[in-house]
Amino acid sequence: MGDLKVVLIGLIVLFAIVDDSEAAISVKAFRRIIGINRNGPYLGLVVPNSFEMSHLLQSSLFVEDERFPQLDFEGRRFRIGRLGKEKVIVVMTGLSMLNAGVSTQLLLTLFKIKGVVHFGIAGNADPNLQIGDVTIPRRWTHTGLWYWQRFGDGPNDELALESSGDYTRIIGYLNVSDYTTMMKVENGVSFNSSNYLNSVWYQSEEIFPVEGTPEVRQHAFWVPVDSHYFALSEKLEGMRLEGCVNATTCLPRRPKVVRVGSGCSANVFVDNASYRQFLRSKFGVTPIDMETAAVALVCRQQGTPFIALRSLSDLAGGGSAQSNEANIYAPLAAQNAVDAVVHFVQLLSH
Ligand SMILES: *[C@@H]1O[C@H](CO)[C@@H](O)[C@H](O)[C@H]1NC(C)=O
Ligand SMILES: *[C@@H]1O[C@H](CO)[C@@H](O)[C@H](O)[C@H]1NC(C)=O
Ligand SMILES: *[C@@H]1O[C@H](CO)[C@@H](O)[C@H](O)[C@H]1NC(C)=O
Ligand SMILES: CC(=O)N[C@H]1CO[C@H](CO)[C@@H](O)[C@@H]1O
Repeated sequence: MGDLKVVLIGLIVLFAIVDDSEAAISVKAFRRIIGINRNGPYLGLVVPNSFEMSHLLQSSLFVEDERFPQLDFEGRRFRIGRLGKEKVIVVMTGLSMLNAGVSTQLLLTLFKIKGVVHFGIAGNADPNLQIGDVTIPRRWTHTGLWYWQRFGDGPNDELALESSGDYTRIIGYLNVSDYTTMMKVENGVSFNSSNYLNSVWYQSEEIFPVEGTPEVRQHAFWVPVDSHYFALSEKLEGMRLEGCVNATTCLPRRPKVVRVGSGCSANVFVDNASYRQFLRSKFGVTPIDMETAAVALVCRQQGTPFIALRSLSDLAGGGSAQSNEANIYAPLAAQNAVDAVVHFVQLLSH
């Protein structure tokens, strides 16, 4: 697999030399990639935003590579270096599933990567946990691939294209009418009025794993993290995390690292108690974010070990505060995620 990649890159370089002006990837970039890969394999560190990444880059344990500190490629910056003893490549994805998927795929296509650690902040759907806690779910799902059912149809009506395996009623649905607050009163009897939005049915992703046949789809709803990484992450439970934003603003208790069942992602910033409760009761999720499932799905298809650490920055609409808590606690949560990641990478290299 690795050898094949080297041969392929060699071939592409050859073609690129023939006509650099037409090549999608410049000779210069490929030379650097080959140079970088010679020192691999690396652990890929994938992070959504710069304020989450900056805490990592500022860590005293992060040292950038002297020869190839970074490679800018198709709008992404890949930062090469070491985190303690571990050789790492750090990439910032930008917000959302598309950016996370594209960046992770580029990382795995261009570089020799032995595993991916994803980290950042998240909304929290578990009332027993607190802002600042770092969660490590056993599995992830994308809860943003929907079949929006037509008005008038119910749970017993087949979805269009269901019989050909495109869509399914196995996973479940959210009926928007269940959340109607306006009551209808007819003949003195009040009842909840329906609305035209009917139901959205949750769907699995179509995936095309490298070990499969191209164009022959498989389906994935839950994507488990790497079992070795998950077992190792147990050692993070009990590590000391920061509990104060400054001298006067502290969390009610010191935050902790916890391994949990599930997390979910979609192109939706959840700041709404009703939807948060639905995601919790239907799918049992703790962190709710906008990228992890995309990273997980790419790693699943590439056969690359993967784990995600997400610190809780807000209650996804479940708090009593007037505004979303992320405004105050996001920096603290971001620092806690990085502290846990640094600790995890040290465990990996032992
Ligand atoms: C959703 O609620 C409407 C009533 O508002 C009902 O007619 C429909 O059958 C429900 N759909 C499902 C999938 O439960
Ligand atoms: C209307 O829906 C709400 C929320 O689901 C429920 O608590 C309430 O009992 C319902 N009322 C009627 C009259 O069906
Ligand atoms: C600490 O942070 C809080 C929340 O951001 C802020 O309201 C407060 O003024 C800060 N206190 C100090 C001493 O900086
Ligand atoms: C922004 C928004 O629509 N928020 C709603 C989320 O859900 C709660 C009830 O659970 C409503 O009170 C909010 O208005």
